[in-house]
Amino acid sequence: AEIEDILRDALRDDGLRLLYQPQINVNTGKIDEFEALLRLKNRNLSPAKFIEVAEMSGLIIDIGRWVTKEAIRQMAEWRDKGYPVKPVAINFSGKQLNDREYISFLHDTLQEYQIDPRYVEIEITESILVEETENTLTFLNELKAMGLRIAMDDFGTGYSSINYLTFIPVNKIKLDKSLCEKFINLDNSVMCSLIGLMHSLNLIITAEGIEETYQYYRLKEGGCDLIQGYLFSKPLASQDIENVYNYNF
Ligand code: G
Ligand code: G
Ligand code: MN
Ligand code: NA
Repeated sequence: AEIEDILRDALRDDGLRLLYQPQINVNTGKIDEFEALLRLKNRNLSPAKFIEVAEMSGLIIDIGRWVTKEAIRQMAEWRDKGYPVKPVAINFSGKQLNDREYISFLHDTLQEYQIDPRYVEIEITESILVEETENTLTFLNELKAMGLRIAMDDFGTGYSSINYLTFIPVNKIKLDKSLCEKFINLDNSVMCSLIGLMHSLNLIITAEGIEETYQYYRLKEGGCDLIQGYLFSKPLASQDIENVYNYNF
């Protein structure tokens, strides 16, 4: 079937699910937060591919709302089972910036599950943030005013200027895998300087796609705050997260 039909069916028939990938605090070895990653339940379709189709077909609006609600519902489930609440990051597509009712939907969902907005983080790619329009800034400022956190995803894959970091309301930068690999092979003063600059703008730094122990040590020396990657954990089903929730890596 066409991917668009598969997605439409999945939305209707409970065919979507979220995996969660831990972000480990380099100083404590504990999980500080999670990133939610969308999957189709019964199919092995690449998320990058079906997200693209979702964006082109407009289905991303309903899918984005499903992701938001499911992540918040899961946070409440973990809390009700006695796990301490930890932030969950949700990936947000540029198209969703046109969902005028999203903010009120989010507000109602947080109310329904009694989750504090500061535990929800919205990840938006560097390239979308940099195409910043009046609309984008208004949307982000509304999220910020509600108390949500905002992360700039895939940093280092586009053309971001440090300038943007001074006025786009972001709390966190996610260094893309490719940028981390480049920096790890340079003199560590480069990474220390970049991260130092970001820290002076009050940004938290997550390094993504970390698979090797030596990369972890280099990033720790460079002042990075959080590490996300297969070295610690692949994206896991919610039941498997319960086995590592309070783990010390
Ligand atoms: O899970 P994986 O790393 O394969 O994801 C591939 C791409 O799909 C990444 O760019 C990721 O940000 C994106 N992605 C995963 N889940 C979601 C989601 O719920 N919404 C959006 N918009 N993108 C997602
Ligand atoms: O674009 P975004 O950063 O949201 O996408 C994250 C993607 O990276 C997810 O699809 C996730 O499955 C993938 N990922 C997470 N950790 C690793 C890793 O250590 N190595 C690789 N190759 N991919 C990873
Ligand atoms: Mn992401
Ligand atoms: Na990324």
